[in-house]
Amino acid sequence: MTTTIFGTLARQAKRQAGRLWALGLAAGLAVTMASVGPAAAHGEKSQAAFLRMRTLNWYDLKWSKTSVQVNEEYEITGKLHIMNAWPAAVHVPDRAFVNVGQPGAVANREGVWVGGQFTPRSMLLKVGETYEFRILLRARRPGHWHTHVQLSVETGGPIPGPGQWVDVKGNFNDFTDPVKLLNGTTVDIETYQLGRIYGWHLLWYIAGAAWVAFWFSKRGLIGRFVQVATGVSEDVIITPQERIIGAVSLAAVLGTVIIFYALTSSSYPNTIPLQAGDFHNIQPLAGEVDSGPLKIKYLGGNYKVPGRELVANFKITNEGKEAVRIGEFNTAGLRFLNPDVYTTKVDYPDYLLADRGLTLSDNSPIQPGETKDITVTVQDARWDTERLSGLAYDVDSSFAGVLFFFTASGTRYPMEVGGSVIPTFLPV
Ligand SMILES: [Cu+2]
Repeated sequence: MTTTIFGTLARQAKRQAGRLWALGLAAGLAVTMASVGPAAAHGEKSQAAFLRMRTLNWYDLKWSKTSVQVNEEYEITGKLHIMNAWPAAVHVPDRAFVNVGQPGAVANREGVWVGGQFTPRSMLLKVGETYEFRILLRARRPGHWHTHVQLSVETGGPIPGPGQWVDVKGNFNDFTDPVKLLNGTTVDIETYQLGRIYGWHLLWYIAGAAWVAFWFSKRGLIGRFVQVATGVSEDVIITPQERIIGAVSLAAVLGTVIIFYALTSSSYPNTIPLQAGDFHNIQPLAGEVDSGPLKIKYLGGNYKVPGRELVANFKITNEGKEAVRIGEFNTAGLRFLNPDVYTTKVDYPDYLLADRGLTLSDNSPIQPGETKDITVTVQDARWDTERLSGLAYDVDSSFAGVLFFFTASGTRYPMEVGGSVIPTFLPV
């Protein structure tokens, strides 16, 4: 039975039907792939709501410019709080790096500083701490680009933060990327030795294509497979002449690599390897999240799915010397403001700013020494457009975020809050 099937297959292969079929499949795949357009969104909304709320809290974000010329530098600065509520589903960021999330290489990342330290590599960030960061970019490709801050966490992947639209104007061909080398010369790494790179790639493409073409012309892969399966003698499958061609090819490839490697390293004797290793000494900010003179107890809450509304009850004690008011709730990059506290317009990406999204059961300030029960209501359509309403369907129905308290003199106390919420599905 088996022999009959393989016998038939062998005859098919002989008639080159298999080869034609494989060629057709490859051509079909290539055509399908060519018609796939570029993705417009960055997919941050597809990440689970609890994950976006409970991993990172970005605040005081500032994009220095939203319209730049090719080669112009701009920067993103802000603070990054690693949430105490970090979920068990994601590995803690003991190896992470701060990055930008953009549609391709539309800007050059000139440098990243975290805690005032230049951090071109991965670093250890501690849960519960807040870090100051600065990302310096140089505009590269003209267009209208959504530019996100992002933290890439080992095993967890990239966790994008808020994004801002940045317009890059000018001519792509004018882009340069000058880098000063240790020997004092400056090279433009956008074009540096590009001819050589193309040349080497071309050489190996030709060698690879010739290798594949040679073996395909000799009965092809399926034909050989069938010969092996039906037990044809090895000498027939690979002839002595083919063995010689294989050996010569191997020697030619190895010889080319060895000779040109030796030539290159003798013409550039002073090189340093690519730098690796992690930073473990990043300084967190003092006096940021959770350093305020406040005691906050979460008393439970619920999430109304039809109303896109989060209701959280807190018992808050003011242990400070000044009266405080709740001015903002920040979670997953969204800012819900109390319009009684934020009376002037806030500069922040509109799709993430609910400037009237926060209401309190009692809007009067909490006096020094006073303990108050306050119900915080966070309600805005952005809950839904940013898909935080998925909270109701998460395996761990817990919210988290940072509440910002303000004193009359302008002092700000960011405090992390969070806990489980009970979803309400009916319009009540
Ligand atoms: Cu985006």
